[in-house]
Amino acid sequence: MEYSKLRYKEILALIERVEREAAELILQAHGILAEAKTGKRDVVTEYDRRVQELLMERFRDALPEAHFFCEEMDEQDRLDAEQLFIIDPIDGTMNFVHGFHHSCISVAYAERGIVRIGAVYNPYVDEMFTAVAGHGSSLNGRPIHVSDAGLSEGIVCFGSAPYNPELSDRTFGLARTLYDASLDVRREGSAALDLCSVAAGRAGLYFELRVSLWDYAAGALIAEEAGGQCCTADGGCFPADGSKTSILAGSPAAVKDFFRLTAES
Ligand code: LIP
Repeated sequence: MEYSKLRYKEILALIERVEREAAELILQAHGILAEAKTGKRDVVTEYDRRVQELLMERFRDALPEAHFFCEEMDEQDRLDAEQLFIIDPIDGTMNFVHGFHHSCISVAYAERGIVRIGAVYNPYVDEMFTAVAGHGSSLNGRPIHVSDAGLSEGIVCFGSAPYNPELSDRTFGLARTLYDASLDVRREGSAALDLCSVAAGRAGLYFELRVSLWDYAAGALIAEEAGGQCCTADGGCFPADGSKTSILAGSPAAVKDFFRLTAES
């Protein structure tokens, strides 16, 4: 095994181990209090902070030179750092607050701006989605691949971009168009898990008109390494500066159908 793959496998094993440790905080949570950040739909809890603190502490112990780009951090480190962890401590916080057991810990590891490793862990169902760039994606250690079906034979996941009500009409208009063109739609509340559903072939397509880098950094690698395509909703590349963006992810056939459909509408 070449050095780089071995090294990435070791870092992935570290991320998985620490995600599982931190997930106990989620599973044991009680008296969860939501604190509004930018608005009533953009919330954080003490558990988001505690999970993030634990992840950062463990990663710093293992890789003292590492930098961080995390949802619950005020000042982000540089995205072109030699070693960077991109962390969403609890993706699907609204679900977590309201007892919908569909949330995850999402960690991506990047080097000089390139994401090399992704790991998304849903502790409620003990599902660990992982990918190392160039070496495929796995669910609990077993290889996964996107569905080869087109849009009409699959389920579409979407995110409602709840922090951006100015996007609601466009979001639900697109969801209705895709509902008519597919088997059904789902709004499950975690961008990272939606991307993993695409990677595992459970959903044929996922879109959201505004997400943050920590929402998609790991899940996009997992979807791509599973044979999927990831881009912005208009087919572009994600912003190199880590700014918020739209996202579209799916099987090649579903993505092709999406652009053919939206070009017509
Ligand atoms: C959430 C995403 C979700 C999106 C929300 C929010 P959080 O992440 O996973 O898909 O619709 O706006 O960004 O805030 O729970 O980490």
